[in-house]
Formats: sequence, structure tokens, C-alpha cells
Amino acid sequence: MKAKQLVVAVALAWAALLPVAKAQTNLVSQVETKAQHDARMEWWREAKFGMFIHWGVYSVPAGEWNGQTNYAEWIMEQGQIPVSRYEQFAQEFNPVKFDAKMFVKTAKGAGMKYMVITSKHHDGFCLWPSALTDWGIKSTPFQRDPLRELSEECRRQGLKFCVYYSIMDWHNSDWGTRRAWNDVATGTPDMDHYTDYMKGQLKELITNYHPCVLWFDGEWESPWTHARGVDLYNYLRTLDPKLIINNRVDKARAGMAGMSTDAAAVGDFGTPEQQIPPAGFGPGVDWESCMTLNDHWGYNQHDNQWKTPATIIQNLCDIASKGGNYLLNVGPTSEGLIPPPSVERLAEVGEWMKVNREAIYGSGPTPFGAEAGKFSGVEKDKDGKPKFIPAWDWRCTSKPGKLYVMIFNWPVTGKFELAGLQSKIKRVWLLANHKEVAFHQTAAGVTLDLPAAAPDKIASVVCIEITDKIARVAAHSTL
Ligand code: H79
Repeated sequence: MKAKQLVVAVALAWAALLPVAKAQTNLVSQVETKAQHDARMEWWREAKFGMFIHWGVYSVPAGEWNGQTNYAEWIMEQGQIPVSRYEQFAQEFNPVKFDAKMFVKTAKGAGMKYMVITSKHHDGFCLWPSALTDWGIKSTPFQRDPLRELSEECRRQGLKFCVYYSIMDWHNSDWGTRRAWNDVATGTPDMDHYTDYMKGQLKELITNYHPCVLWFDGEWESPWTHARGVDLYNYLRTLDPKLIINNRVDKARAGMAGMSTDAAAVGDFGTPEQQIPPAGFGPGVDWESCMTLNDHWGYNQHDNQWKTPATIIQNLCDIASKGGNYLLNVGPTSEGLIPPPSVERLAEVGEWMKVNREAIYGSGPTPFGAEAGKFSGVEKDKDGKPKFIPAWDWRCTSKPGKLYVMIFNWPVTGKFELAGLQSKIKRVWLLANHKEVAFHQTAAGVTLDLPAAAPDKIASVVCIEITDKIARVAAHSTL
């Protein structure tokens, strides 16, 4: 790669900060103005960071079946476990250590603003006492309702409570692609009947627990159709006009990249899974990257591949700088505990958020373009030649009149050059200690005179206050 790289950041990055109407082609959005849509999405856009919870009867085998140890919430399917055998796990699901207060406190302590819990995963097991099936918490020794406890506790502690619901159902007799090992199913699959079941269950969830988001999944198999997705989306919005619904309610998701490919698709936000898009998607496109803390969603007793606090915090910065939300997963045990390695890491994220929260909540994307943060552009080798420092060096978020530069690799020279910034700077300071940072602004950009040592070993945030409402950034060369 050549040392000199032209980064074309201007037009796109500039546009990323301007409110531009999104083409709304789906049925419901036609009766919702842009202002109404923005009002409905407001808390979600502001929140930026949420907790995903994958919890169900699969936490009993804890990833292990027939000598294999790499399973989790897909264990029934991947192990081809006869459903009658799988059902027996319910008798061992007795999470007496479950404490909604601790769950919510753990999320809140990490700086998360919402939680999304699996009300029903692909195995069909219901984490609430549904009147429409016995397959769920009702068939366990645990005669409590985790969704009620969590939704009430979320309300008490000021978190938004949301639920995941799988469209695909490996247990229900009516799901159209019934598995050969479903030895409890009877009759012939009937998707109309199944859709009524789903609607009945979703009505229970909305009426009883008032979720703020419905997070669908398992939409890809052929029995689910675009028409069913549109109908379901409209039905749910009728039950609760404020509800936010992800794009997996429809059929247009481009695999794990997660964004809808069809303008006619319904759904309020895109859902990249286990990945962060290389850049944002421009104005008017809402998205949320969901990711695991180790290598599984559901609890796996053998999985110790925990991400470091640095990775988690830098992922959060990266996602925010591209205009997305971060939905970070925990997989509680069958005793009802969030694994301690998860709790420890989330606490570290919380320490960072305590200091740097204003760079994340309610922030907009970087005006410099997603590529700009790859190089600081000021490091020189001993011969005075420009030298690359490791990729993904810094990220930036924005708010009216402010830029937040989140530096991952502190420049050894203490000089940090932000090429291309044209807005007049009023003041620069470090969030970590509120100390002012001297700066030198020229037509080419600004050089910050940082202290020798990074105030935060993972991501130090510099706030740049500018006189303009929106950062003006020129096309620039980073080196
Ligand atoms: O709940 C967690 C996982 O159990 C679930 N989604 C997260 C949030 C998940 N479902 N499937 N997968 C993860 C991986 C499956 C991927 C595939 Fe496909 C299904 C490959 C082919 C069919 C999705 C649809 C990707 C391409 C088409």
C-alpha cells in the first residue's frame, strides 16, 4: 500500500450528518410521516448500546451433546436430538439463582440502555407462561415468569425492555419445514395456523410486558414469506404504534451482513450479525450490530474465548462512529447466572462509559469518513519519514457543535493531527480529566498537543468544541 493515500471523505461524510428523508415504501411507513418515524426511533437512536440475552432450556446441556462440546442454542438442530428427548431438559431448567435485579444492574452498570431477551428461540421454548402452549417455562420446576420479573425491573431501573422472538420453530407441529427428528409433532404443518399462534403469542408479549422492540429472527426458511412479514409488521404496529421492529420480520436480509436488500421490505432497522460493517449506511438507515462476548450466543460451559474489554470498548466506538447501535450478548446458565467472565468484562466497559458516555449516547457518525480513523498521519520514523501506525487507530462521533475523537493508539510524539477539519475550534479537552488540550489550527486541519501518556489505555476521548453546528470537513490527505 502506498504511503500517501487520498481519503475521499467530504461529500459522503458531510451528507451523513444531514437529515435526508429515506424513501419509505413499506405499507405502514406510508401512513407514518418522517417526523413520526423519527419520534418513534428517537430513544433507540439515542441509546446506542444494549444487552442481548440468549436464555432458554438449551442452557441445561450447556453446549454438550453426544461427546461434542461446541453447541449452544442450536443444539437440538445440530445434534438432531429427538424433540421428545430435548423436552426432558425442561425438567432440569430450574434457575433458582436468577435475579432480575442483578441482570438489569449488570446491563445498566455497563452503560447499556436496553435489553433484548429471547422470549422464544428456534427450539420454540417459551420463557414466559404462554396460554397457547405448555412448551416453555410452565413445564419446568421453575414456577416463576422471568419476562415479568425482568420487564418490571427494567422499568424500575430505567432500561428499555425488549424481546427476541424466533419465527422458525423446531417444536411446533405447524412450522412448515418440520424436522425428521421432531417426534412429538402431529398432523400436517399449517403455516396459517402457525401464524395465528405467533400472533397470539406476540399479543401476549405486548400486552403483558410492553416490549419496546420486537427482535425477530429465523425468517429465512421458505415457509416464511414477504407477505407474511408485512402482515405481521402491520399487525404488531396496530397493537402498539410505538413498537420498533427489526428487519428480520421480513425476508430481504442479506445474510449475516444483515441489511435489507429490497426497498419494499418492512422493518425499522438492519441487523448485522457478528460483524461490524466497514462503513455506515448513510443517513436515514438505522442498524444494530449484534455480537457475542465469547463464541456462542447461548451458554456453553466450554467456551472460554472471551473478548477483551479493549475489543468490546473499541467495537462500541467503531459502531458508534459509523452511526450504528451495539447489541452485546450474554448467555445465562441454567442456574440463572450471567457467567462471571461476562459480568467482569461488562463492569470494565461500564468504567469506561462512566467517563466517556457523552461520546456515545445520542452521537452521530464521524464526519471524516469511516476510513479516516485508520491512520493518525503524524507518526514519523527515526528518519523523519511518515510511518503507519496500526490500523484502526482512532474513531470519531459527532453532536451538534462537538466532535469526539476516540484514540485507541496514543501517538508517541503527543502530536495528533486531524487533517481536513475546517470548522473553527473553540476549545479542546480530554473527557478523562477535563484538562484542556492546546491546538494549532491551519487550513489543512488541526494538530492537537496531547499529553505524553494516554489517559485511558483502551480509548481516550478528546472532545473538540466547534463554532459550527455541523463539522465542516474538507477532502484531505491523511499523510
Ligand atoms: O440467535 C442467534 C443465533 O442463534 C441466530 N441469530 C443470532 C442472533 C442465528 N441463526 N442462524 N444463525 C445464527 C446462523 C445461520 C445462518 C444461516 Fe443463513 C441460515 C445460513 C444460511 C441459513 C442467514 C440466512 C444467513 C444466510 C441466510
